[in-house]
Amino acid sequence: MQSLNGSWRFRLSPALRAAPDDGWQTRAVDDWDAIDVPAHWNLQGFGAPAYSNVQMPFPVDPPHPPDANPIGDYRLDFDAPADVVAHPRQLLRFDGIESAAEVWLNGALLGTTRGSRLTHEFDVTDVLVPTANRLAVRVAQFSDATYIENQDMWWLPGIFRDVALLARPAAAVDDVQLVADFDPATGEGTLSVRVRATGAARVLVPELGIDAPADERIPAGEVEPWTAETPRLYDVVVRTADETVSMRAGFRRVEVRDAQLLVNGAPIMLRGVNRHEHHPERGRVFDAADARADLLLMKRHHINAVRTSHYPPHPDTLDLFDELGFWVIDECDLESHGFEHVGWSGNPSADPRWRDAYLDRMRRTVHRDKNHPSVIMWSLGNEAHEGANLEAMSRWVKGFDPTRLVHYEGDRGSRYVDVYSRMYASHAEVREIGQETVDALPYDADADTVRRASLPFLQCEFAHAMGTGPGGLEEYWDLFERYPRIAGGFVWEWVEQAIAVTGDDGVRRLRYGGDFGEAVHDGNYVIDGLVSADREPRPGLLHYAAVIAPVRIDVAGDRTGVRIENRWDFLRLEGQVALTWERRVDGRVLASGELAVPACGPRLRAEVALPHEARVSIEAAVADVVTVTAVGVGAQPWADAGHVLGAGQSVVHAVAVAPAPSADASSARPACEIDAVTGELTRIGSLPLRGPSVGLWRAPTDNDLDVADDELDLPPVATRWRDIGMDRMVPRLQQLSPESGGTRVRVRTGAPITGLAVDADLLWTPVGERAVRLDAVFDPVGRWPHAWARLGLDLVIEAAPAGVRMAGLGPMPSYPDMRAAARFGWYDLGPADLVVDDVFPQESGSRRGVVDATVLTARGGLRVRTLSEPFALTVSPFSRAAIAAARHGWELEADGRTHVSVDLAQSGVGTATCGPGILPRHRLTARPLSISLLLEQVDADAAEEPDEPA
Ligand code: IPT
Repeated sequence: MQSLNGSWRFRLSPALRAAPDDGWQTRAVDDWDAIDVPAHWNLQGFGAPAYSNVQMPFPVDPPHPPDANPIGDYRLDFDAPADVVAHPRQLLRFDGIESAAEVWLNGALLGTTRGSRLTHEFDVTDVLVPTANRLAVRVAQFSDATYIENQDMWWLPGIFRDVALLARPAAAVDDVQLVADFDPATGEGTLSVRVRATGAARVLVPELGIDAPADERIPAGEVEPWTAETPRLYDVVVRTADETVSMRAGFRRVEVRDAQLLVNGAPIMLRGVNRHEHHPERGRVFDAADARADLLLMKRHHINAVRTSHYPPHPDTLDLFDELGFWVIDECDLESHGFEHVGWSGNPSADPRWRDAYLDRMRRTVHRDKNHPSVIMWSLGNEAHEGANLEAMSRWVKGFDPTRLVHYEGDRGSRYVDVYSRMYASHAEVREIGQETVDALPYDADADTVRRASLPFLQCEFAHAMGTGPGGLEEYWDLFERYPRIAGGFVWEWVEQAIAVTGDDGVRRLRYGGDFGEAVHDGNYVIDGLVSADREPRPGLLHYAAVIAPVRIDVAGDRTGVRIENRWDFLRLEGQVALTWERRVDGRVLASGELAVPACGPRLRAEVALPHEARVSIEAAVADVVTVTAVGVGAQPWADAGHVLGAGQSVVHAVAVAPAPSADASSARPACEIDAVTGELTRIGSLPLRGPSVGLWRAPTDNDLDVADDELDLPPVATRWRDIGMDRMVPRLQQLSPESGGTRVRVRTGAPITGLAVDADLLWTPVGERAVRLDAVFDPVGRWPHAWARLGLDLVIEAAPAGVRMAGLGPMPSYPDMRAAARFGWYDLGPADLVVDDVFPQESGSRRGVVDATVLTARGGLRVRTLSEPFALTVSPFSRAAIAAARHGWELEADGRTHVSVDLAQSGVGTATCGPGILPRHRLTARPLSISLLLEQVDADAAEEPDEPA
């Protein structure tokens, strides 16, 4: 094989009719620009990228592309190595060209391509010469195929995957279909290796002592099966007289029985993500190291399944799935979503003229990836509605490869699929599906309900990870685990598809739809991943990891013992994990040790006793915490030994002792000063600040800005908030009077236009010169028609934030419905940890369950301790108004102040950008609330050192 990747010559024309027919396929083109292959030309300075989701970027006029259809002419002059030419046949292979191409070699037209994310091979035996070959490829950005490649992603044309020249011997192995079956009843494997070759072929598996002719059933004896948890592979060699093909077999059996998804006889749980191939600079161009890093990052976060949304990835990715252990839904490169905008009229899925194109894509997907044990399902595509062509694809797959299941979410009637797959079904519906109490589908009277009842259920997309979120994951997972027929789901989506552009000023900015002047675009709907485009984990990933962690640990409230649950499907706990425990009181470790790991098989539970030191009574000032952690004992390709596999806690909050008010009224100067006009503080000690004001609003998240699937008749919550003026509440001082050594301030904070308000009754009592006690009571006024985003005390310190030291739930941000990973601890947050650097600015960074925190600023610290209930703390260098007004992270400028919110309660975040909104139990309906706090100025460096870094 000779790679033809590298620097090619390139010419871009704005339309097919404008593309010169000037003998370019063979003449010298030294005057053309250079371009990298593989690459997308619009990320190489030729034109600009564009993003649209469901909408077609041009009129729906199938099968025609628009006149304005960028045409890229590529040329490469190359010499073929002597040993390639010496072979009897040569092939030219393209692993991906978007969207359609004509290919010439030395002036001879080899053919055309369709199927952007599929392999194309041309036989060049008769046209290849030893030296000065002229390879010419004319690529159209849009084509008839664009109508069935309308995935939710950037439009990125070009030769974007590898190009290679292949030498083929006389006795060649042209194709192999390797099936490695595992019989769970006997523990034995069987190999069936169908070989298309010139001459006789043999199959060798040295490790199993196999040396047998191909095309026969080969008993493999006892084998170790392949699973995503135990990705055991055996080297297999297929050999003819002239060629040796090295492969890897994973023995496994995929079945559906009693509406359960089984592998090797055991039910499996798909802890999945949808993965697009995306790099902020390179787009969908593959890089082996990056792909591996991506999958290792998934494994570190306990993800065990990938849907290759919505096309087959670079072929080498499949090797990584096999090797690292992932359950894979390999999806065909097919989506005709744009027809939704024309009522699905003319949808290619139902038009016989497109049948061959559909079958061709499906066959090529399966043939390319059929020998990978990680692939357990073939997906016909995404959002292509319904039609006979999809059914024909399914029939072909079932005939060719009965060892895997057919997936297609769009088969609303479950007539030609092997799993019941849905996207974004609500919690309520998932529960009904689990309980099997749904009869006919709400949206398909023709559903084969009998067949459907026999199928396992999965969500091929759920929990839309856009912006601050997704909320409700834990609630989904509880349902997934409760009902045997539910086989898990795939979060939408793994990576934010931002495109980075470095400006003339040297600043790298992340962009989304509309930032490149597109006439049709879908804005930031492409920024919806668990990791940023640069692969920084978003808080959503950390919480998802905790929700799906392989070991669940519940520490008994009385601290006598721990309940351990093994959530693996195949691995046992003993030998895999070590258990440690630790008791921390007020931040200091008082006792710790190891716990014996009980014998515990997959999907089982065990009890472990805690030592006496876990429960001897100790006086705590802040909190007394016992944490039990399960860690991996062995190093894995994705993590060192000691990688956390699950944790649980018992937290006992101390009843904080309210300090006595300063008796000495003559003391130099009072701890705080109250503005007689507004009733707000102007300083605590010598720290200048303003507030508190009463805050009910948050800078809308993406989810707040969208209509929720479960409330289609209501505007987004952000609109509801704005409609009643929650974003611009107006205070009125009602009372400011001395009271028992302090000052009582009563403020009514009302929403303009309405009569809605919140009354705050604040009693300030100085304690010494630098501290003040606040007893606050809040009462809603009027009948609030909408839930609040939060109820908080908002303070602005006149100095830039430098970090936070806190005792509370963390270290990552959390919200009531997005909380699984947050553990109680003593954390030190740096300035960069305070808020999330969202591509599209929005509310972020809240820490819940806080009992003691010091907000550090350039001018000293403000310590806030609760004397009653824990609070949620948000500390930001930006005001909410500034966040809400900005459209890109890089537009936000810190104003030099520290914006602090001490929230008594908060709303969840939900996943309304696609799916249900905030679950009722996580909404904050207007209600009376109260809190007592101690606020104190501290010297930033004097604040107590935490034991635990964030
Ligand atoms: C669903 C698409 O399958 C996926 O590609 C993505 O666009 C996602 O929505 C939203 O980000 S389709 C939607 C109509 C449920």
